[in-house]
Amino acid sequence: NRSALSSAVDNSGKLDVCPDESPLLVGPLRVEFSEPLSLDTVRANNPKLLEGGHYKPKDCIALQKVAIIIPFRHRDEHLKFWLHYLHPILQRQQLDYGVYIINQDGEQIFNRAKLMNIGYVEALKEYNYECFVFSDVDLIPMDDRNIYKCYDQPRHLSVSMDKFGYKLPYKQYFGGVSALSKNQYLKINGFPNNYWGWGGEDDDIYNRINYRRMLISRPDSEVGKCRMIRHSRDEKNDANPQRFNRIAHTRETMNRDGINSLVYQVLKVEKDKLYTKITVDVGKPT
Ligand code: UDH
Ligand code: NGS
Repeated sequence: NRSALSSAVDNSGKLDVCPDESPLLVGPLRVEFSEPLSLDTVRANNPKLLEGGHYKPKDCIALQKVAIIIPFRHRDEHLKFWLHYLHPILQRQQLDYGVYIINQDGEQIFNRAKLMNIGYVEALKEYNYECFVFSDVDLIPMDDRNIYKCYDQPRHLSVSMDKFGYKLPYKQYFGGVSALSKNQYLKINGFPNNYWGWGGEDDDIYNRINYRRMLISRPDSEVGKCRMIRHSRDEKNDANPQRFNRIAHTRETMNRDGINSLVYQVLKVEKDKLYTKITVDVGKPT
């Protein structure tokens, strides 16, 4: 029973709200991907997690309920590192959070933005989330002061990536890790569903935010440092030749392509201590 979650973990009656800034933060972190890692170790290191990769601070009421959405296919090695690093960080950030792995079924062409839309809808079926953090599986923050929560403007978190020399590759870059409140997300009609293959969908999201007259909020380049796990090119995620044409038309397409036109099928829901994995059929380009 997926909706039992809210009541099962509700102990908020006699608690104070958590402080604006968590006293548990430590700042810069060592992040490396050399040591071998098992999911059992990660599970053992995170005893406070509830089934499905949920957590809620026990001494105070979290400032936000955050769903972390990860678009996914065939990246189990990366997911292990992500879970290993992120769970302790998110707990120190005193968030009430759940981790959703949205796994694209089959071997057809990949669709990152549509998977993130699906994550938004599926997470809301379980819990009254007010904030949605969308994260690539291979990006790890190097400072726990980079809070995985929502701000009064859409937030870009991965602003200082190692592979770009710890700076933005371009001013409008909105890829990697981002956070939108429910309101911000709905204001832009969610994300595009028709970017198949690599590239451009993050620029389309940037355009949507811009056309709805919102600004991008970002941490500074120290706090925003993060490391990407190096990997080879994925199968079935070749650069999309239509991406330039698509991002030139966001203003028109955003009204009809988004959360209001999302069609997909859930094939499987798996609950692990570390995450909820939802395997979906996203269809194929029409
Ligand atoms: N993803 C998967 N499986 C795939 C493809 C993508 O899980 O087969 C997810 C994963 O969360 C990844 C994200 O989608 O982090 C984004 O994938 P990406 O390929 O756009 O970005 P990534 O940072 O690689 O992994 C960047 C290099 C792409 C090649 C550059 C082409 N010019
Ligand atoms: C831009 C892409 C973005 C992508 C960014 C970084 O060119 O989708 O590069 O890519 N936009 C277009 O192609 C229109 S990366 O260096 O991470 O592979 O996120």
